[in-house]
Amino acid sequence: MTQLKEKLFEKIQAHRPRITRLTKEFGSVIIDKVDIGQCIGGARDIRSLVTDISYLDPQEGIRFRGKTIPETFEALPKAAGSEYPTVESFWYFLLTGEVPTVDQVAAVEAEFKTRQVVPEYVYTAVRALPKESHPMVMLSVGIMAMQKDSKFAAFYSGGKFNKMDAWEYVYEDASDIVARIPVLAAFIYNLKYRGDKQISIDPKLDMGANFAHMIGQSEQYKDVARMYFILHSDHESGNVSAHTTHLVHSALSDPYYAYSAGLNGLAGPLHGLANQEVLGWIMEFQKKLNGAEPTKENVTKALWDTLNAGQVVPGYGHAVLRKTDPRYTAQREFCLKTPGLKDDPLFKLVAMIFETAPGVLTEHGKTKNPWPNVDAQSGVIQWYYGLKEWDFYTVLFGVGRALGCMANITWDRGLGYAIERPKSVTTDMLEKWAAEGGRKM
Ligand code: NMX
Ligand code: MLT
Repeated sequence: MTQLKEKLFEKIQAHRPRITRLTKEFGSVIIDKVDIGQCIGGARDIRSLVTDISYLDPQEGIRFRGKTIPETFEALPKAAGSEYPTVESFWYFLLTGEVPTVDQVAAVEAEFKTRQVVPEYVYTAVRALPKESHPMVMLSVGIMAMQKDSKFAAFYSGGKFNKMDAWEYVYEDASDIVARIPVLAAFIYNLKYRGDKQISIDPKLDMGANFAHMIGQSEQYKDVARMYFILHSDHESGNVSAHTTHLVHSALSDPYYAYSAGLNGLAGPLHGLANQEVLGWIMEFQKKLNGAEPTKENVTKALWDTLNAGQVVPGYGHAVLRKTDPRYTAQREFCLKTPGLKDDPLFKLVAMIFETAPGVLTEHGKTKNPWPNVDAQSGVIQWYYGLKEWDFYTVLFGVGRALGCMANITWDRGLGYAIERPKSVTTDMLEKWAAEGGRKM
């Protein structure tokens, strides 16, 4: 067993009695109620999922293992020569809840190196797709193709499956997925946008740095990749990608089936694809300006045009958050402290949209949250560093989100969570309960 797996085993064993006690002694304690609005309106705010990996407060934003974004970046050991932590140190932290030592990080880096090679048949499967396929299709197919080697599936079908040990095989698949997904993403980038000019893994580099290297990016982009993957990793477990991954895995579908499904959810424009939509919206706006300077007035008009056409303003609003997303703020601060980027015209335009859109959305009066989310800021940084193919941006999100989704399902199996199966009702029932002033319990 690796150091990380041993630590995780210790943590899972210590946690199991808490779940057993809660279920056996307190299983009938009520923690929420459900109304008709929630039933029709996407189960919003219903407390019905458990995770200790991250928690989202509507006012404060995300905490990973109890730490805010600045606290997380501050606490974790940094990559050599960088002020950003490695993704490997964050993976240790997400899985165990403990800040790793430098040696523990080095052990994870070494472990990832043994796992990160993507089998050739995966590339063959992705290459067989039409070149015009969206890169999210390529990513999802690539993950699905790897399923053949699932250790969890082999354990299940091998006839010796038992609930107590099942997490170990999820951990193996989850770690393989996390180590390989940036390599697969780089392959897709090179295949789609660089004439299939592939670059080999540099075994000396940490995950973020190696991704930058594999897509032919600059030294500075190494920190962008580290920051980006960490920021997009987890957003508690009710969001579409995390929830889908959890739901599919709850049927004991292996991590490959589960994360491929999660990625398909991330590819929706109301979820991860919004980062691509933001750039599309900005480019359309700039086209209409026809060389004129962006001003508050013409930005306001463009926002109203979008709203009056019945469309959403991408990158704004959130199902849970009620303030500016701290992931937006972290990226904005990165822009402000990076010479060149802070004066970049696209950054200035995004900053002007930030000054304008909350007021317009408030006046429009529909959204419960007029503030920007993570997607409003992320594309600008990629664009600045020359990654201008904005249909790839959701793939970057998907590489980061693998960390959270894989940590979550490893714990799901460790704690033996049940197959997910909420109850549905009919419209007749809702109308009856509405007329009666509530369902008689
Ligand atoms: N622009 C225009 N209208 C909006 C926006 C927006 N940015 N956000 C919400 N609304 C509308 C929403 O469509 C709904 O209208 P209707 O009653 O006609 O259906 C109304 O406001 C109430 O919605 P909310 O309760 O505020 O938001 P909800 O929880 O349903 O949806 C989002 C949350 C994130 C799907 C929504 O805010 C949205 O569509 N935002 C734009 C897309 C986006 O940026 N998504 C990325 C989210 C973060 N991520 O990475 O996943
Ligand atoms: C996410 O990161 O998953 C998004 O902000 C959406 C959400 O939390 O619902």
